[in-house]
Amino acid sequence: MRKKIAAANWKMNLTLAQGEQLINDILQAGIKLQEGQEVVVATPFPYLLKAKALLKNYPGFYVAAQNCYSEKSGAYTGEVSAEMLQSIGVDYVILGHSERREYFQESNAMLAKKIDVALAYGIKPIFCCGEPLEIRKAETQNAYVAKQLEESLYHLTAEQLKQVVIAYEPIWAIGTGLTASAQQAQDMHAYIRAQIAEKYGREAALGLSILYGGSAKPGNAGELFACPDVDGGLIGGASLVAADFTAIISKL
Ligand code: 3PY
Repeated sequence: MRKKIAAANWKMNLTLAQGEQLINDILQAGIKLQEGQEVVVATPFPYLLKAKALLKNYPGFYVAAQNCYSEKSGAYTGEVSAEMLQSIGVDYVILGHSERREYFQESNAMLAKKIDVALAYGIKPIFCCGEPLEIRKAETQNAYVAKQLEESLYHLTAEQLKQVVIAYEPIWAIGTGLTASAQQAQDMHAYIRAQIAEKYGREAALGLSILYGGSAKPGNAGELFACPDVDGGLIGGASLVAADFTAIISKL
């Protein structure tokens, strides 16, 4: 059975005190995760240690960084390495979010290196893929996403792929209030799974968790998560409100 995951992507929001309050509010909601369900909280770097400490006694709750650098260590002022994340107990790292691709010019090739370095230090990548609006309008989204998978993931062994989670995030649905319909999400998730099956075999594809991201909220999470190939969500704005995020978790 593959994991069902609700992952909060806080992006560059909240102070430490606000973040701490948010985590405490989520924990106080008393969510009972079922077997195979996980909650992941991707905080800004300075809050990771605190988040880890707050979530320590809650099975099924994990922390994620929102990025790491592609080199192991060295003279890269301002960057954070996978080894540093490992040293503070970080479980996951979001890689290739469309905001990183757009504002920080992260290419598929650079993301392949980031995935390698994360895996080398035992941190599970949440690899984001997804197409911009013009590609969706041209109906070439499948080829676009296939290229992202091929150039960033297909050098991995089947064993390494088991550590990876994919998040499909159509760029036109990020921060725009637009959401892919459940059918659009299902179609792409099924396509991604079929691509992985072709490359790595059916068993690997069936074991891979594929999350949907892009303006997911309590009102649409149920319908999205009910799709057979949607294994949870990577949640932006709605993850900053405890009541919304806990409602989304309850839809897993
Ligand atoms: C969104 O929901 O807008 C996201 O970008 C999640 O990563």
